[in-house]
Amino acid sequence: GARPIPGPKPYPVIGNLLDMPSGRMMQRLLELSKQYGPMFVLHAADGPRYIAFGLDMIDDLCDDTRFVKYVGAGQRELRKTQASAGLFTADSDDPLWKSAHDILLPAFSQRSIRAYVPLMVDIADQLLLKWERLNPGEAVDVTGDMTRLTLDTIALCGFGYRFNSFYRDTQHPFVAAMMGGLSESQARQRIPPAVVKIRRRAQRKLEADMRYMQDTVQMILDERRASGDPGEDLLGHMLVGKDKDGKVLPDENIVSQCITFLVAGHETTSGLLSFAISYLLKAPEVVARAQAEVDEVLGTDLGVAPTAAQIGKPTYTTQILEETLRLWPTAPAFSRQPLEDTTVGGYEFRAGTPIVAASIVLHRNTDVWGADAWEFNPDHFAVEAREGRPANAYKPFGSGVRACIGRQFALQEAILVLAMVLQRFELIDHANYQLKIKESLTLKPDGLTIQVKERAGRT
Ligand code: MNH
Repeated sequence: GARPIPGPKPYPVIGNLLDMPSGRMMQRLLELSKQYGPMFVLHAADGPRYIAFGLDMIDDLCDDTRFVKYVGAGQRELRKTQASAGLFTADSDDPLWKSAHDILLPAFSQRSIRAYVPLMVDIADQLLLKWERLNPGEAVDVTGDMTRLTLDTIALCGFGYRFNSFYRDTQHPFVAAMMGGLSESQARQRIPPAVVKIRRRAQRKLEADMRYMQDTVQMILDERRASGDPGEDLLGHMLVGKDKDGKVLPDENIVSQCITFLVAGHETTSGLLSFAISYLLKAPEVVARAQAEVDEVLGTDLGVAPTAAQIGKPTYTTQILEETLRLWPTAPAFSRQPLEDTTVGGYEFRAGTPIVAASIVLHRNTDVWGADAWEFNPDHFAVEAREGRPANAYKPFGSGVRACIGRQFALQEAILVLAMVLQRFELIDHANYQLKIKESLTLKPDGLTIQVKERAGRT
């Protein structure tokens, strides 16, 4: 039947434009979800946007036999900057997506990424050293430092390159080029195509930034090949890996994948760590419990680097991060499209219609998480609490074959860093931080600064 999908009343000409504020879209969806649900529609200039978050709707959208990823507008802009589509921006029927996925899946397995623990510790140590050397009263720009950390970590584990972000005042030229490219391709979503065409200088800069990144990674690839040792990092896996037909990836696709790891992995993980710290500032009992656990697992001797086995252990620390991604999934939604005409939660949709799975709203369902669904409580992820929870109630890493390939990598890194920070420092809420969200491609806390004090009794 043609049951109408609810939603705020559209105005003539502008439709629901006022309900799509750039830089506040996800927060607006959270507000609207209190009034409309479990699916609503917003009317944009280019057509309707369907936003779904009811459990049965997400069940439908995550059914890989009927739905595939829809590459959204932001991802399409990114793809235009790539010589060859990386995993994140490729269409599901792109044969290179399948090849790259098959080659990279083992490289991102729990077993493979354990080899990165020493590299992750190397970068984490740089962050800790910087924080240890601050004078009393000096503040830490949490999101800034976490972004330095995640970028340096992926570049090192991905292709053996050091940005050395903790040793410079200004961004490494590669990082500057990437940030420039990202912000231009973001901006273009809000500019009419005719205007994009006449912005010649922006176009030239975008091309130069992209060329610089591609040339740099290609140079690293060439050096690696010439050295005769492919190496154990993600680049090494791609240099030797063969797909199901025995074919290797073309160089230009390998280069795109390396850049994709940086783009897809740095903001999401740094946002996660930053949000986690913002919550810990307001939850001393959570900190106490996490520190007791960290002291037990890692000990109090700071001279001994954490091992992969130890990182696999802290469970309460992991719960803190899972809970953080529940409330503020740093990639707050993903898009799906039906392969054929079908229904979602009883509503009918034509093949190819994009539908947004709003994980950020899904994750606050009081039927699943209880009356305190909108509050931070790591016990939401206690072993007992997990039992019987619906399979699709928690989707911070997307779904199915197009889910995040870097999930274990990100969690291992975040657990390691949070544990090492808690092992060493008390976190001081010197400015009485009030959570404010910065929305771009991902979410992060805005203006979060802290002070740190070394804990007593550590050697
Ligand atoms: Mn990640 C896809 C969230 C860390 C590399 N990632 C996705 C998707 C979500 C996501 C959601 C699905 C997007 C979509 O359906 O359109 N990713 C995260 C979060 C973190 C994260 C919340 C950290 C926290 N991601 C990482 C890291 C890497 C990475 C780290 C790389 C080292 N992610 C990817 C890639 C894809 C992806 C590559 C695309 C996978 C595919 O489509 O085959």
